Amino acid sequence: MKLTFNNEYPAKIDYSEVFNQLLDKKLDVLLLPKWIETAELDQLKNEIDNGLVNLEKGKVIIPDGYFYPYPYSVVQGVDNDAETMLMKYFTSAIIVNNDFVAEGIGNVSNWYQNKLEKLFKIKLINLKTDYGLEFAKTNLRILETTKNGIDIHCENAFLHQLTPAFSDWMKLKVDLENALSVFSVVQKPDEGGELFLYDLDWENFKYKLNDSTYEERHDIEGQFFSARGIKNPEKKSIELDNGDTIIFRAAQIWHAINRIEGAKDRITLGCFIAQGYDKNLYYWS
Ligand SMILES: O=C(O)CCC(=O)C(=O)O
Repeated sequence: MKLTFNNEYPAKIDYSEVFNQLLDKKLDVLLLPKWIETAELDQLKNEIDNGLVNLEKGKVIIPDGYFYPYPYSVVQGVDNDAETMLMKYFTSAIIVNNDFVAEGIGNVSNWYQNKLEKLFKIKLINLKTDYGLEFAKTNLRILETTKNGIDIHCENAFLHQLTPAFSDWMKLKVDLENALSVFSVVQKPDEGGELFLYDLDWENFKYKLNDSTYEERHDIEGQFFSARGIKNPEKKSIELDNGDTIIFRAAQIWHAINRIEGAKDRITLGCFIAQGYDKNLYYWS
């Protein structure tokens, strides 16, 4: 495959068309430089610098940083583990959905949703279970400096690890295997933290993540791929600045976040979007 990009923003084009191209798999990546304005970034940063104390119970620590709230990728396990993870996920989702509020912005998830809706002229619906439990709307991801970023993955490569009751329900509701990821850079690190997009998609390389080692998945050069018969897939490094936003076909395209160096952690805010089988557009994190 050859990745297709649109990086014309801000252009006098109909972004609802561009959004449809992403959904129709005619476009892989849309870049929106400086889509978050400086004043908005400052408001978000102030809130983060104040320690996000209200969100403490919605925080999850991962080996290379921490997230608010639990991302859907960690709803794993069977039997009792599954119940615990489901409870943790939905409890932390409620906390962050309701209490992530920044002065000047208001509710951060709602603000982000509104911005996306306005740009793409779409209506986004927060996923809710049949019992009315809200999925996390957005996720704040803090990747710590001197750590390894995010391992090589595409979202489809971890679906098999999810608790079946959770992933089966999602698969019936939305086109999960073609979900888009959107994220915005709130704080760019001094060095590293680039997004690497590999010229390889899930359809052509269906490899489950838990059949590999942490080291393989964190080798940006791609020993994860070469050990499995794909010699050096081409990759594109995307360096995103403060306020830059990207939306891409993350469920399908293999990608990773490079190791981070320097004084600053890397902070992003994002969510996933997929087409529902009822024709609505749903978002979650
Ligand atoms: O940098 C981020 O916030 C997330 C990148 C990523 O792995 C994804 O969007 O799936």
